[in-house]
Amino acid sequence: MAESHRTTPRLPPGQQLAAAHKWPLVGERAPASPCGPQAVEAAGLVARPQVWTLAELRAMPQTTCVVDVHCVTRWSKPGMLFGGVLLEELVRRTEVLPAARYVSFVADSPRSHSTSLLLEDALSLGTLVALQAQGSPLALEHGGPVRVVVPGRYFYKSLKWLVRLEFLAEDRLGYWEREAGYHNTADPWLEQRYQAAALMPHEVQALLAQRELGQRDLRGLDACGLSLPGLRAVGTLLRNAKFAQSVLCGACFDGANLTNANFRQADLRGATFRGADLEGADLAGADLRGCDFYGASLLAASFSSQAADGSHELPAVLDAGTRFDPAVWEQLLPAQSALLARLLKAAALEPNEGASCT
Ligand SMILES: Nc1nc2c(c(=O)[nH]1)N[C@H]1C(S)=C(S)[C@@H](COP(=O)(O)O)O[C@H]1N2
Ligand SMILES: [Mo]
Repeated sequence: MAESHRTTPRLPPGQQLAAAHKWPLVGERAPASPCGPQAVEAAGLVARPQVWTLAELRAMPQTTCVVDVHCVTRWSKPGMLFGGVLLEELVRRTEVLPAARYVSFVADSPRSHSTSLLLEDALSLGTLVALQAQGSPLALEHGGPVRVVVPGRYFYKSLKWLVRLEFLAEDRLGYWEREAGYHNTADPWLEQRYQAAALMPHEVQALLAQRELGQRDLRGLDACGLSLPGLRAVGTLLRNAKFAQSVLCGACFDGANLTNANFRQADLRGATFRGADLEGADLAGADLRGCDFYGASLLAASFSSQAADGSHELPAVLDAGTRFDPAVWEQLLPAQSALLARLLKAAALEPNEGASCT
């Protein structure tokens, strides 16, 4: 039989490839204790509660697993190699009781981070308690010495610095799921990124009419095509908000959370995004003349839509007054970083026509 060749990996909707040799750091950057967890406990609905030291985990049957990593902020790293002990093995050893329907992973981390899954899903997906990545021991910042890796779910289900497995009858929402509205199932193929926002439509209407959003939770807001010049959204939670083709010139999004927001072809002349979180935001075709992104995080954001052949369609419009943080070059994915460099260079040569809102 002919050897099958690994073709270009398929990406779930809305995802882009991370740079080949980069593994972005997301969320907490260090464990609570200096060297991370030195043992993993199994507790809750189990017949035999256990504490396994790292040495004991290493002495168990080791599984290696090729995992396509998909972060909810839209970068993917297909084909990562992880090694460790299957959750299934630990479930067997601790004799999990039939009443346990959920598993909650708890971290040795500053905010006692956690995340949970239906136990049945965790097992059928081949969840790994990983000790190794790419053939080496896990680096501390990536969850070493021991983290969870859940294939087939957004990477926020893959908890770093695992210190405890809790087997539960009822679900207990994890940190991102509770605090930031991340979807609790997190299937990247279904784009289960965030749950919808909580405000009623007429309340949202009233806020938009005032053009003052304040520090509210307006996740998933749909403001496509609206005329909202001078909108004030300082510190507003606007994850996944939709502003495609909206008029937002002079708007202030300072400190707003705009993760995965859609600004395609929006008029953003003179808008400010100082210190805003724009991870995974879509700015293709947006008019960014005079826009200030200083201190904003633009991890995996895009300034064009990329065709399958890698060519750029619908590039954003920049001028000499468009301001970026130098950190942007660390944050953008390679193709987008090259495009932005090109757009900025061209903008610097153009006469500045002014970006005032008319
Ligand atoms: N303890 C802990 N685990 C965590 C997080 C975190 O903030 N704390 N972030 C999650 C998120 S959102 C992602 S995308 C991945 C990132 O893992 P990495 O930094 O190794 O890429 O870890 C997940 N596990
Ligand atoms: Mo994430």
